[in-house]
Amino acid sequence: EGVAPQEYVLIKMEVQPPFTGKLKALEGKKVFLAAATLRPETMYGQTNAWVLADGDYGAYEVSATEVFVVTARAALNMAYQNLSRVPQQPTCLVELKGQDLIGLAVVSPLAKNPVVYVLPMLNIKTDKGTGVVTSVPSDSPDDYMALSDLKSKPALRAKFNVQDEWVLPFEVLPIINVPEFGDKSAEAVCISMKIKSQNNRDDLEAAKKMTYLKGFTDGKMLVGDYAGMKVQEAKPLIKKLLVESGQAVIYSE
Ligand code: A2H
Repeated sequence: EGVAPQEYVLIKMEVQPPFTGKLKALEGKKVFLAAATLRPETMYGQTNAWVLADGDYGAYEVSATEVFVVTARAALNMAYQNLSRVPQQPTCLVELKGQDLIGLAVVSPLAKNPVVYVLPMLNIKTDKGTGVVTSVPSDSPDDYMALSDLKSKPALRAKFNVQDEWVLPFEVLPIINVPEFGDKSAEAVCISMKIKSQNNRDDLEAAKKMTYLKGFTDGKMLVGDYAGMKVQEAKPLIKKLLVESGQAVIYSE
């Protein structure tokens, strides 16, 4: 971790009832996967959520009615940021593995897709953010490659018990135009760099730097309330809208 704190927006992806299996214990609560993002303006293009299949997660009480699914590490940080029912002390209602979350249907703020599914990504770090990531394959090379891998490899889907209908219907959505890369910049960069899979870490780092910088400096919103606006200007407005409407919270570490 760096010296300066990193501020994330936690996107509240609401798990849809009925709750089954280990989640049955949470019946009657509002349960959210809390996805840490630096790009709240991309939420229109969400196609799924990512977790680490063998990662350790828990369902933590944020208030009397709301529960966030995050790592224990994130829950402890949250408890010192007014994001815990009991101040400075996380309350875990159920311990979960990432695999328990795979296949859950979630409803996510601003997403064009009315429902998206929780899927496995191999490169999720459990020592960063919440261990939950929202997937925007149009603008994140990591998300694009991980979704492409699941779409093109039936054996990978089988390994994690991923059903075809959680993956195959979800298309990359154009949400931001970057003059140099077009309307789906992460897809364009991954294709032009001939990146083969999510395991191609060095190329993905390079692709990420390129799309992240250009998306911020030259990007223009194509959809939503701020369509036509520069990403730089829309980003704080969309962040404010999400937080003030209770669909997201600010979290630092
Ligand atoms: B970003 P930084 Cl569209 N493991 O959100 C792996 N990746 C994680 C993570 C974890 N535990 N927690 C957060 N992230 C991802 C959107 C996005 C993101 C777009 C484009 C670029 C991008 C949709 N996914 O990040 O290391 C999250 O993905 C490029 C840096 O703290 C989060 O923002 O700087 C970003 O990495 C945080 O990365």
